[in-house]
Amino acid sequence: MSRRRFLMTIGTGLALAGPAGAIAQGARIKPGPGDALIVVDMQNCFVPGGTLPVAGGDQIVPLVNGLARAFENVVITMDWHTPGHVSFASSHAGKKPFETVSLPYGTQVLWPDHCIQGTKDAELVPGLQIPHAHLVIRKGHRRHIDSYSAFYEADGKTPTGLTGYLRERGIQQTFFVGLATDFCVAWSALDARKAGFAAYVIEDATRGIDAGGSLGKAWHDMTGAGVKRIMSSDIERS
Ligand code: VGL
Ligand code: ZN
Repeated sequence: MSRRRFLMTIGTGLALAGPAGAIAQGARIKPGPGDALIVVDMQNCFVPGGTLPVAGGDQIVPLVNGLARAFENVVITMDWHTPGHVSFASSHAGKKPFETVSLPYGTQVLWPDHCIQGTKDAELVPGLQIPHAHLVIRKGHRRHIDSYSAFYEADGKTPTGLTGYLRERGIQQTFFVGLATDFCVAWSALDARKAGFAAYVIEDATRGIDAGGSLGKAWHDMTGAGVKRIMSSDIERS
């Protein structure tokens, strides 16, 4: 074997086992009837100019639109809070955004007021073009409980109904894009695994908040739970 050929082989081997290495290079996924794309919280609140902006959140819109065209099953989620929601720092005297409080269901990170039902801030970003999406799940709509996950509210037991919907539709594999990688995307992908679905996060079609190391922890938890970390180039688009 020539030295050059040998190095190329090593190079490929590393790519196969690399950090993003859920999918062997070259083995692209062609979405079919058993696959659903779940587009998480692509709302004005989470892009620059919104109330809880995720850096670069607006940049993924064209990629999300393009990926959605490759899936016949698309579900959209929306963060949909009441005014005075328990996850808002403004609801807790003396507390500031990104601090935490202890609530009956566990530790809650506190956020600026965001995604209030019926406001412009809570609307889907205007550039999102997924007319064929079948279902919109609104979550976090109960004043006293947050819901990052598209499947279960933050008590871990109140269902949104998404598990039943996907099962009844014969979906086996779920693919996640949107905002934010380390909160609503991660919690949703982890719950998808708990419900028995295969789960893939398309990394370059997400952006994270990364509060206090939350992004690294989210990837650690996700890969530990069997969530596959892939890139948009791993999805076959016609
Ligand atoms: C989210 C924080 C608070 C999210 C929602 O969509 O990731 N993050 N509410
Ligand atoms: Zn929220």
